[in-house]
Amino acid sequence: MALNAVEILSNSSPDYYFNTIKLIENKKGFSNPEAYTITVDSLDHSLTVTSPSGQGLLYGALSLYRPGNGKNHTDYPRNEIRILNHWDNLDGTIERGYAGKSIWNWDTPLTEDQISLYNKYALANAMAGINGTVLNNVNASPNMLNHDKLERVAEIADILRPYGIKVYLSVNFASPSVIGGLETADPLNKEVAKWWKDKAKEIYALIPDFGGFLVKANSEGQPGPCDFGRTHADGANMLAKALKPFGGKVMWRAFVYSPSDPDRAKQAYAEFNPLDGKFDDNVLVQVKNGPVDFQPREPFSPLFGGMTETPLIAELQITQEYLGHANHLAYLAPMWEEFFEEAPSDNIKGVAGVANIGDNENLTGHPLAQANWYAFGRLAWNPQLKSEDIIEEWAEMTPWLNLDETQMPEFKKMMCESREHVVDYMMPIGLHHQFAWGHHYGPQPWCEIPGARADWLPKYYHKADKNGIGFDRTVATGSGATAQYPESFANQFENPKTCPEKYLLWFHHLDWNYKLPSGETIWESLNRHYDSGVDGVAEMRKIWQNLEGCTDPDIYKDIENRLLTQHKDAIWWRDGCLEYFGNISNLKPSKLSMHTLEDMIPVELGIDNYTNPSKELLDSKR
Ligand code: GCW
Repeated sequence: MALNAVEILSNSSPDYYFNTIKLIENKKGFSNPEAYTITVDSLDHSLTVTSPSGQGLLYGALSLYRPGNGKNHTDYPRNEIRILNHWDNLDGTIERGYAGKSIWNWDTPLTEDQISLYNKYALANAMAGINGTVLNNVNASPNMLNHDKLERVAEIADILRPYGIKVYLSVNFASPSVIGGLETADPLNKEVAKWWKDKAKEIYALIPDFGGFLVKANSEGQPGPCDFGRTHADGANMLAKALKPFGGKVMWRAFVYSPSDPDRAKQAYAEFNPLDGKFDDNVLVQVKNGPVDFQPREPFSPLFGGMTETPLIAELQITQEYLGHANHLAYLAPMWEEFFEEAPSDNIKGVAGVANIGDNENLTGHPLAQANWYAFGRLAWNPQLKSEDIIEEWAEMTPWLNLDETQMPEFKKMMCESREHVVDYMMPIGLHHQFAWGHHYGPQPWCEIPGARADWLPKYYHKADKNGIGFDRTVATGSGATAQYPESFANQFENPKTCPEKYLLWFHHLDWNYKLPSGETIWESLNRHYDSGVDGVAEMRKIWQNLEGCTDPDIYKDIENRLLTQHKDAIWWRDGCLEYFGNISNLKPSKLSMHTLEDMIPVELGIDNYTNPSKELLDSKR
């Protein structure tokens, strides 16, 4: 691999004072191909990075940008695959993208600006330890595999390669019939298998180190092997055989929820657990962190611990589909840290993150959402890192932030508490999926769409009535989802007395006046959390005011405005949920609401799934 760490380093040198920095490739003593060791000779101010590979040398060299790393140490990635998933479409839109249009140009010759942007993108990824990227949406256009598009993929791969980043593509399972002219896409059909083999050959002729395919099959209307009476394993293995001769991998998503069980949270496990051990060795099953869908808080998916014979990729969402899009400040590392702490991880071999990157000047919409991109990479590299350390690293390395010693703790506090505030003002104590239809911005616990799938509607999840609230997933009286977990977790989740409070209404339907160990009732606890979420955002605004001067005035103002929108949204969330649930239960919110249900219910933002609602739009609606 043509890595050039020296060149990258010499473009902008780290702060450390070293007369010489040596990079030595040496396989001896290393078992992980991407590991590196740094040794410092303090007498002559020289530093040596040693690694078995160019890739490791690059990581070692780039690690010098992180504060305090210019000392003797060794590091290595705990996961082999650390990959971004772009949900970018060929027409430039990004599904759940809130930072503008796609950075990938599929149609016209690449401009100098685009090439320079792709280089910066690659360097930012390498600095975070990311080593792969899936360029297109999992809702994949079959046209992605047309030759002209593959030539562009090859150009992009050439730019990313020096930074140690492999490209992968999402593929549409019906491609052989849609663009290949075959009558079927049945994975057991010989011509179909041959079509994929030929396609793989064509791809590898252009991109010798192509990473492989990511597949969303038989999910949300996407085609897949089940259309032909075959299993997910049949589909994945057929593709795996096409890629195998070239060293490619198949990342097969487990985000499926065909209504085979009345509880959506059980469906992926029900479909995939019986297939454990049936996949070829170059297949990884990619599982979202939670059993439903990237909610601000979910217990881990039972497929972690439930697929012991299959290598898994944990899929996280960096883009904030369910956490206020690019308007809300939500530093996501604490959420991912929680996942890595709780989920059985023996079979996790990779971590994927749905990218929050678009062509906005700052690439992520909310300037501080850059930290989520970085934190994703760092946790994929080492899931045991602490979110508060990662944010400090990021802040110290970020050229547009200048925090002095007194400001840093305040900044860290604001960032590290931000996600919990979002959980509090959106869906505390295990409530989930109370989002507005389609775009998922703002609350809609009242939502009704004639003819819609029940499990796309908030009422299916909150199940509130005059007596109580929550989804009963116990074996004793509910859907039995708790039984999908390893025994120790199953027992803990099954009993409302031992179930962690943060997951209470995820697993239990409880009376409004059910008493928590604190002595509070469910209703009181909900009120306290919603209020605390709103207060938390007010506090973040205050902290940000105190930090004025730590960044350029335009960026400061931009963040200040977004925090103001977040504050208004948090109030909207609290009022929407408490007024609605209060109306059902005949209980009064503890604080006076600023909005009435009559005001809130008719509001339609009128946005699609590709845009961040502007402050002006939101202000005009409330
Ligand atoms: O989170 C949901 C989103 C869809 C997405 C799907 C998935 C790409 O609402 O927009 O589709 O998950 O993960 O496949």
